[in-house]
Amino acid sequence: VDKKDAKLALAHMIVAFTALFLGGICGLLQVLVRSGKMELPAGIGYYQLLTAHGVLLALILTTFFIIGFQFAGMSRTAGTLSDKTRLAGWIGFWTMTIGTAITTFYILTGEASVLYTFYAPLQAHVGFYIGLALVVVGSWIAGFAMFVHYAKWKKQHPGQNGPLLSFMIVVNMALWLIASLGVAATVLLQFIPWSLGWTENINVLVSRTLFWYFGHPLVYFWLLPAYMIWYVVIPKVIGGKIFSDSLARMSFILFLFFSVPVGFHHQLTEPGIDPFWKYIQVVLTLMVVIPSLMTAFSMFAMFERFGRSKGASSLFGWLRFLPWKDARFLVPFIGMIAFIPGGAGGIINASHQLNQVVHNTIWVTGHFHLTIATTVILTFFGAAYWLIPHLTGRTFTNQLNQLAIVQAVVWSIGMLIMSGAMHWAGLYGAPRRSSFSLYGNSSQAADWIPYQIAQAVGGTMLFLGILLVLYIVVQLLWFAPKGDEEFPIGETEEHAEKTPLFFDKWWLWIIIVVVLILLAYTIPFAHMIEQAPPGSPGYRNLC
Ligand code: HAS
Repeated sequence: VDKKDAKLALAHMIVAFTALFLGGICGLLQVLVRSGKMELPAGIGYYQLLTAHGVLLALILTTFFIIGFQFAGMSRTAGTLSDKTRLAGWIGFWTMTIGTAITTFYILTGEASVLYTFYAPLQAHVGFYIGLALVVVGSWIAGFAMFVHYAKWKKQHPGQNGPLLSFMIVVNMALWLIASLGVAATVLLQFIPWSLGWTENINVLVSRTLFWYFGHPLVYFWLLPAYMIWYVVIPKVIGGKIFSDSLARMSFILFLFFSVPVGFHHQLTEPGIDPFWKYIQVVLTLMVVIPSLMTAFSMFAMFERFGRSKGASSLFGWLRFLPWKDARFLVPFIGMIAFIPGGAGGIINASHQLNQVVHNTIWVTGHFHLTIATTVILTFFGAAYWLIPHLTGRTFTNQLNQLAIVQAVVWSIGMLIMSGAMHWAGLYGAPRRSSFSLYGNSSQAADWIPYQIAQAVGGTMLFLGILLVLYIVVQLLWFAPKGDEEFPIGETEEHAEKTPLFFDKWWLWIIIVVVLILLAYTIPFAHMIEQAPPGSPGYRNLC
């Protein structure tokens, strides 16, 4: 990666890991409070912490890491960014950073304890929403810069498929752009006027629907960069080949189709949405599982073919040949394993009847700590171990590699305890998003306490894991020995079939996405606006 592009990517990484540190401290305090063994000092509110934790980790860490990684990936596979593209990248970076600072300020001053989903009728200071809007606008600028860069490559290479990693980046940014229109609409048209007092009420159902129109594809915006690393980087790290370039592209296009029109699976218990439309979106949710199953198949195939090429003959003998001592492989691999129960939990959540059991319980928190906080984050950590030294011109030494393996083990055990306890307690009805309470000495609530203590034990281990990863990242940024670290990009099998050219038919894909979104949302959305009871508190028609 060119030095100037490296600087841009590194700036994003630094904000991402700072967010990890601050968000991690909030996470530690939260689990301790919830165990009933600690009270927060200095008038800090539980929901203030929970908001900071969710915003800094789920929104800021992820967005900055992803955009930084993607700029580096574009530069590596589609060539050095032009001065204009890089400038757009910097404008996007500063817009997002200023937005982050404003939002964080209002959370820390206690004026925005509305959690990362900021559901109405919870209301924050207008600065919270403006800051978030700036983060979204900054990410759009970055996205457009990436589109322009890819289009330029295509122009210079007529009749060729865009490089796989760059293609995947374009899909992810297209997904993000389409999805974030929903959150931009609710923030600009509903929350900002309402928090400024320009409008008296807010249509809660519309705001939640626009949020989840964004909120579910958001999780795939997090997941797809992890899949980029699995599909493109891991084959090179283990010394194998990409199983199928076409399959990888196809799975990304399927994510583009199916990740947006599924937001109702977060609203299955909400009144005001006809069950028929919930049913349609549950079906579409099960469709979005397919590209993940394709990815699982592809990963198994890649690992097995590699092992067999080294001489493995028994059913699982190929496992022996994987580079278990290389953190660049092992850390994301643990992420893959976590996605087996994590994905199964997602399918449970999406099943309408089972959702009635788990919705708003701490099971859901367990689910997303397995998916985003293990599968995705461990893959990002594994990538940071080669990406940061590649960008800084340093090396990922043996010692750091060993520490990274210890980090992943600490993380896995901590998460197994914390997320396991969350899943279990959720099945006993323990609510999510609540501080410690004896609920008037209810015997059911008493049963949750041991699980809450287990969560505190697991959460403390996770905080230790954060300190370890931060130590490694600081070393890689400023102190590790100078050298050349590879940015690994896999190649396809020698005799692989040529990837068809139609994958770059972007207009067709966008039309299909728009049709699916209109199909899933138009009628129920029109109902929400029509049927909102105008006189009732908290409700107001949009128009
Ligand atoms: Fe989810 C709630 C459904 C995936 C994140 N999810 C959440 C929330 C978050 C989140 C943050 O339908 C909470 C939001 C909030 O605050 O309210 N989720 C799904 C479904 C999937 C899914 C169907 N979620 C994710 C991913 C996330 C994420 C990914 C983050 C990155 N989720 C839901 C639903 C809710 C929900 C409901 C709402 C619940 C409620 O009531 O509030 C699917 O995409 C999952 C498909 C995945 C698979 C797994 C494939 C396995 C692979 C690994 C292969 C392993 C290998 C290694 C190759 C089917 C790819 C093995 C090697 C060996 C040798 C063994």
